[in-house]
Amino acid sequence: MPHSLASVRPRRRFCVVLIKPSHYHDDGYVIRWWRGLVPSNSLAALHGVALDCARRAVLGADVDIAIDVIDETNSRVNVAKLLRRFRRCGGFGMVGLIGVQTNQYPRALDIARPFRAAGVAVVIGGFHVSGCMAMLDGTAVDLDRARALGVTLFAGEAEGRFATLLQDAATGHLKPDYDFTADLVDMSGQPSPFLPIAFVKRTAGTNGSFDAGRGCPYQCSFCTIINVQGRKSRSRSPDDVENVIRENWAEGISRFFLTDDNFARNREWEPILDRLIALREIDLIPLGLMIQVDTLCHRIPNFIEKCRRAGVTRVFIGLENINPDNLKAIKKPQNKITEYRKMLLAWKAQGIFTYAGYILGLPSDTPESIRRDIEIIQRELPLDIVEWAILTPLPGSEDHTRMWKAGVAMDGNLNNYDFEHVVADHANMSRAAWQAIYHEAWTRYYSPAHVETLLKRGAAAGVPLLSLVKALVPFIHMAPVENIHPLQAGLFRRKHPSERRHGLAPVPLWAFYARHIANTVVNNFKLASTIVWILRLKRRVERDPRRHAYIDVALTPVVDDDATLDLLTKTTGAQAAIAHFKKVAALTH
Ligand code: B12
Ligand code: SF4
Repeated sequence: MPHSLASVRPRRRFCVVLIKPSHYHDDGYVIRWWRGLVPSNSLAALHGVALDCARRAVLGADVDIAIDVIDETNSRVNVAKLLRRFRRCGGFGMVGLIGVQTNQYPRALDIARPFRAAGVAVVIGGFHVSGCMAMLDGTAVDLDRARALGVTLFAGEAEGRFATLLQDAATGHLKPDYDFTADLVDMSGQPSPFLPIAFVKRTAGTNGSFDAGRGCPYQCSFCTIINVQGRKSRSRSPDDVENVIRENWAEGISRFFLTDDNFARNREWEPILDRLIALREIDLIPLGLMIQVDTLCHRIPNFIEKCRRAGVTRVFIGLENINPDNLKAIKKPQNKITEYRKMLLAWKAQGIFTYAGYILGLPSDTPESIRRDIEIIQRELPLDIVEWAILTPLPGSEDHTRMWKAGVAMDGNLNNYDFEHVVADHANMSRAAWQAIYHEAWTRYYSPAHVETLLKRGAAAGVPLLSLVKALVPFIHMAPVENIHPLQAGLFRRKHPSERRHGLAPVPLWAFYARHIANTVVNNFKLASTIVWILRLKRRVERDPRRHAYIDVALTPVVDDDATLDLLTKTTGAQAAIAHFKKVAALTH
């Protein structure tokens, strides 16, 4: 159209509503909080991409793109209100269901339903759709349920494709499927993940997030990431990372979760850390970072030291298990139990908290072996936080694909694929026994005695104890009291009668509010009691004049006779691992 005509045409408004769905709790209501844990990085990434499209006016000079973001973990998806907004735009717009995981897929479809009924275009993306499209037959698992609602499926990454999607939606030509899983984007120069500060304030603490890179070279059989984001490291450039930091710092945000699954294998880790160090030490931006790494990161020269200088205060490590037979079974042989203590002590020496992911229900596990392993971890590993997870065949993983092709029975309720519910059988334990030992793991590990040990170790290492307390509280409280995994935690659970799972029997309003109010009072009383208890414990530990001299097996530096530790002798496969380690040492020294 000639420019003169375009300029006289009335401006139109294209409404884009980006919603990150939560998922349903066992009671059938959405898990939502007054304040969520951290802002969603998937939402930040899509918001950044959508803002870029709006700035570039990809729908034409006469169309404004208005973008709203809603994270359901901290805000109610008020469908009636949103439908009114779409009506004001003359139905010209699109709902994007963002970063939808398998456990969030049923909720995502429930959100989509009323929008589709009103004729609003809905597109769903994220790990469930991408994992299924990448690994299965294009219809499994439950993808046809979305198609039946007229919801468009988007598999793969949005960068470089969102503009076309918006154009298709604006012209009424959305396709049923978009599949970019075979075509991974070059991350360099892509728009920055970004969320406005008002939005970030709906979480506990002003943390931002971004992925400095995507992809991991390893091949763990339970992992979906390598099949969706690939095994080749793709990275934002140091300039991109600096832009993300500066854009967020302009809003007062200086603490970030780097969501790379394995930052140690980001091929640009060193120039990125050098840039972050410069931002921290020269520009004095008070960076505080949490990163995810593997168990061999301590062998990379300068890695841990540079992480500390860049502002890393917390590190998540995919430890998964302490039994080499189990690690072999999940194709994670790169996790060497002989290196665990060296690696953890290396982080401790820099005053950095360690979080470990630990999977329960690997092939050699039994309830008894899990109890024994928890004791070994408590006694011999200098770990701060352990995140327990049930081995889950997530669609998109090699495990799931193998089981699905073999017709192995798996739970059809996708809401349960949240690492908290047993969804398949185990050779050594019943589903009930497996579920029970998962719940027991939380209270066993975070026992009052062990929490005291963790604080004593923290005091001996000179870490800020208040930060350690803040990190510990959700892990002590969430699973036993709220029956919710701490990674889905928040402050003050919110519920609304309209957030009940589609198809479940309605609850009378009086019963709904009576139960909700009672739970809120009781659970928050328990939370307050835990906080008071741990703060008193902290004071006691801090006042101990011998706190710096505290030492136990876990804190003892690694020596040659470590081989007497239970960690290296008690599990199946440990002795073979030690024998192999000694053989390699003899051959190489
Ligand atoms: C960071 C992270 C978290 C953080 C979230 C905090 C934060 N700041 O974001 C924490 C630690 C809290 C967390 C918690 C959980 N997580 Co998590 N998490 C991740 C991780 C490592 C990165 C997520 C991310 O930001 N990726 C980068 C973004 C940009 O990628 P993306 O979401 O795929 O989005 C891209 C495309 O998919 C696409 N896209 C996505 N949505 C849409 C929508 C539209 C319309 C379009 C067009 C495109 C599109 O475009 C995006 C940009 O390219 C991923 C693994 C991974 N590598 O992604 C696991 C992952 C997403 N998490 C997972 C799980 C299971 C969980 C938990 C349930 C664990 C638990 N025990 O509680 C909880 C759920 C919490 C919640 N309410 O969401 C699984 C989901 C797998 C699955 N199939 O269901 C993953 C894949 C890890 C795994 N083990 O496989 N997680
Ligand atoms: S190390 Fe982590 S991200 Fe890499 S393949 Fe294994 S589980 Fe996936």
